[in-house]
Amino acid sequence: MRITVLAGGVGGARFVRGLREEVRRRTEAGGPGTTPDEIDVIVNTGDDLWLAGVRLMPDFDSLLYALAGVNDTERGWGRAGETERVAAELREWGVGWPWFTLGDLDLGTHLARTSWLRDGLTPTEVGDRLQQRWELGVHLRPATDTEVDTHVLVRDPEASEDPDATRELHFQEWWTRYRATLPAIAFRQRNIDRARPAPGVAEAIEGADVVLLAPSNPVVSIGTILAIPGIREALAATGAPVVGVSPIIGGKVVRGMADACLTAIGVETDAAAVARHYGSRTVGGILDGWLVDEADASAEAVLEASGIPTRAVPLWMHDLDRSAALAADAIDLAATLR
Ligand code: GDP
Ligand code: FO1
Ligand code: CA
Repeated sequence: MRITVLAGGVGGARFVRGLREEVRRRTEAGGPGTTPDEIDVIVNTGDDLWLAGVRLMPDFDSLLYALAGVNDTERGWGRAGETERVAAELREWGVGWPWFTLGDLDLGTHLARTSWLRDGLTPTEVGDRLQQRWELGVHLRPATDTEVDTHVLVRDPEASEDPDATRELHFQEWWTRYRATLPAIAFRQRNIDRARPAPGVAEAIEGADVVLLAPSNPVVSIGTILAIPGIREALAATGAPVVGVSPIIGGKVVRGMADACLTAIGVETDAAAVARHYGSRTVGGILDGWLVDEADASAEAVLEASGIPTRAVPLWMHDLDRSAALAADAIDLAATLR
């Protein structure tokens, strides 16, 4: 069974680790004829940036490190056992951002990526080389090979005497320097109109048996992937059921600042509101089904009525078993649709 997942970084990594584990269990348990499953992960590239002369792809690297088992599980990004000797030197030189730490091992990844990009490889080809180092059990695919870095238009009264002053920041500055506390007016992906799905991405969606939306940031992770011309068309064309998982439990994000992103686009931080934001496929949206936490079981009836079959299941991915169970719930819901 071919499964394609749309994912961001931390939430995406937890969900994809669970999905990989669940698929392994079903393959081992399956009788003869159980095909080795293929899992394609379409990764958000809107968080990407050039910094200190190297190209960073944070969501790709979060998934790469987590699936390789070399990630810093506390922080949710970067490498386990990291050191910061070069970062300290960069701060002395005033290169890069003092609030954005480039660890020594992490810099190895950025230098390898930048070196291959300078040799003329595309981000997709770079990603293939990076993931060849470990047996990930899934195929990570940058959503597009065009640089579509997300920028945030913010109101920043302190920045000038004009109370209506606005300015544009790279998403990563807004997210890591300001912790999303500057009110965001709009999110913009550079070059998004010129972007196209990277090679193999539309095919992975159209050729899937199941398409899953990880419980990732609906605005700057999933939203950015959907903004790439061609992605929504592939989702509309696929014969696969499309099932999403809510990143909101009981009206709150599980971690991070996705609520600040949702507020900025006028969507309530609520499991049902996010589903309605994605929209039912019956009315031109992308969802055939939706998973909410048991705390949000009341959303089931509401969403069924708006054409989004919904199930209330445990959504907290506390550990690998819970993540695998969540992935199983998503696959099982998909099996009842289309
Ligand atoms: P980022 O790119 O690092 O911000 O990570 P993602 O965009 O992939 O996911 C961030 C979202 O994951 C946050 O909005 C969290 O609410 C959500 N998330 C993190 N852990 C869990 C979990 O255990 N369960 C669910 N349902 N959502 C989670
Ligand atoms: N997040 C932070 O909050 N502080 C950092 O200093 C930081 C450094 C960093 C370096 C490389 C990288 O790939 C990611 C990094 N992140 C950092 C996480 C990054 O902001 C992620 O994009 C967010 O978690 C949202 O995806
Ligand atoms: Ca992200």
